Amino acid sequence: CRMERTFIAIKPDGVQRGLISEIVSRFERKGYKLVAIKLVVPSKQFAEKHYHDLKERPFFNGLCDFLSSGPVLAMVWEGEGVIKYGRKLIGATDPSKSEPGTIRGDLAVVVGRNIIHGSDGPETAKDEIALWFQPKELVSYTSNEEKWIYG
Ligand code: DAT
Ligand code: MG
Repeated sequence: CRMERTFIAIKPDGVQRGLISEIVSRFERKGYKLVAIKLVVPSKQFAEKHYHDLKERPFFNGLCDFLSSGPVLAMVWEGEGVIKYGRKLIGATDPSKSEPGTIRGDLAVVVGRNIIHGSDGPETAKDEIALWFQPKELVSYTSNEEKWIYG
């Protein structure tokens, strides 16, 4: 069983553009389970922590200013293979190269406003969930659909 959790966030552009329900519904309809969700405005310092891997990149400062510029919808989604397949649902980093049918391919145009974040592997998923959520904010429950999704 590859049951795992990933950190997904709708960035300020996605929130401001009214894309919350559109994006949440794609994860929900796929069959993944929502285990945590909150709307937050991260500080610049918090954004720098979230994107610490990119601190040497020329766009780092602008990226952190942007992430902290407005509400972010932070979520944790659970399911078999959700880390890797969640990235597939999201699409390539640069929306001009994302496939149609993906979130970025369908809903975004430029890399600096690509509307959504998703953890890129098991280690980052663990770190990002711990950065954005306290353990008690992760809700454990049984979904009635599980037996129909996993058999
Ligand atoms: P992803 O969000 O697909 O994991 P990433 O981790 O490489 O991509 O970069 C994080 C964010 O930084 C990305 O969603 C948008 C921004 N970014 C990446 N490359 C960029 C670039 N060349 N110019 C401007 N912003 C960029
Ligand atoms: Mg990344």
